[in-house]
Amino acid sequence: MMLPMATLRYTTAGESHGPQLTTIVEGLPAGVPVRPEIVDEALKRRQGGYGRGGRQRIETDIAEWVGGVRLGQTTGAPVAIRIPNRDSRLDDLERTPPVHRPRPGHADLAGAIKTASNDCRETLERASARETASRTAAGALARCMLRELGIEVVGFVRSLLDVRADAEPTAAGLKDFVAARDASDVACPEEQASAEMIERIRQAKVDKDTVGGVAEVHVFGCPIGLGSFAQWHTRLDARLGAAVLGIQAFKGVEVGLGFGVAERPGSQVHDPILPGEKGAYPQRASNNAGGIEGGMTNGQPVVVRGAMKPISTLLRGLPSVDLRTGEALSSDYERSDVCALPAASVVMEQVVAFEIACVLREKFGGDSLEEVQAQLACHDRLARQKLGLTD
Ligand code: EPS
Repeated sequence: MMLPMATLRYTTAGESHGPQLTTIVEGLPAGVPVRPEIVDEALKRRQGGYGRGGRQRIETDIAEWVGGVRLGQTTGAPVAIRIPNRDSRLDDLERTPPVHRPRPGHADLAGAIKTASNDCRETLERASARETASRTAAGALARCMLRELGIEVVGFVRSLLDVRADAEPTAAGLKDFVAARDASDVACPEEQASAEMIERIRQAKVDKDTVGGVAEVHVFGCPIGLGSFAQWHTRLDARLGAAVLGIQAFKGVEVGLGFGVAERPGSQVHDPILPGEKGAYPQRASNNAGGIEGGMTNGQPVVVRGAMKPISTLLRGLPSVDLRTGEALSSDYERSDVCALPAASVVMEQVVAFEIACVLREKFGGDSLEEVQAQLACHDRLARQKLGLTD
């Protein structure tokens, strides 16, 4: 997908079992407090969750800041982050051997043929979800800026197989919601649903199988008008869709009511516009739009859901072939997770935060955080004036 000249972007490098993951974030203004506790907490949450495999006992992901930060603040230069891999063994052919029996559902087969090889190793090393540690760091850094502007982003597990949590985060109750989520081994804010999800994962492990599910992210405090209706690729929902589907193993994405809009008439889909309190913008009676209309934020919480497929590395294997001989054999087994949905909900929280930070940079520009804050306030004043909301 072609994106507009982003004012904020990031790139990552590194293999699952290479020496380190590298992340470069370009376009943050100067003066953003870099809070290692926010970034390292996200990295830690991403490593957790019931259903993870042995790798997470080896790694302890901590961001090392190696560019663009001075005295705890961004300088306006590209920010470089390094996350070392403890389980580094890419060039050790005994411990990291070639993979000839591709796993259905993984990048293995398409990647091997794409690169005209019968060894899936190079493809799977980069396709691995280990790379999401990099994206978590980039998104958590973006959250450091968002927080200074009163924007909070929260991700959690909504459902796993047939088990669904009904809890809804609210701006006022966010602290309690986050505490409930963090008390759960599956990043689900409901105790009963958490226990049932854990049971489903446990059973999958017994069955040598894997499970996915649905993660959900809410963004509170976005100013109205982030994103744009002007081109398809400037629409915030299009960009969130790309960011979420860009997470390894995600196969579906919804905004607000999502696919539910197809099942209702317009009178039950569109969120009524009501007069605001004195001096406030018009209010909305519901949030089926998930906070986005015409590709722009509308002042309601942004609500995005993503469906993660079950991990494609099954202990019991799946039908495959040996790429050297064409012989029908079971797929190769690599040490893996039974369920990485709780971790994926953390990744989704960060990639959504990053897209929100991008559209915010595009709307308000500025070379320092103070300038961004001033622009934001200036726009709000102007819009209120035009709507006759000022005294
Ligand atoms: C992954 C397989 C496992 C996961 C890995 C993603 O790695 P390994 O084969 O080294 O045990 O643990 O995820 C991470 C390392 C991580 O940090 O998230 C895969 O096949 O995608």
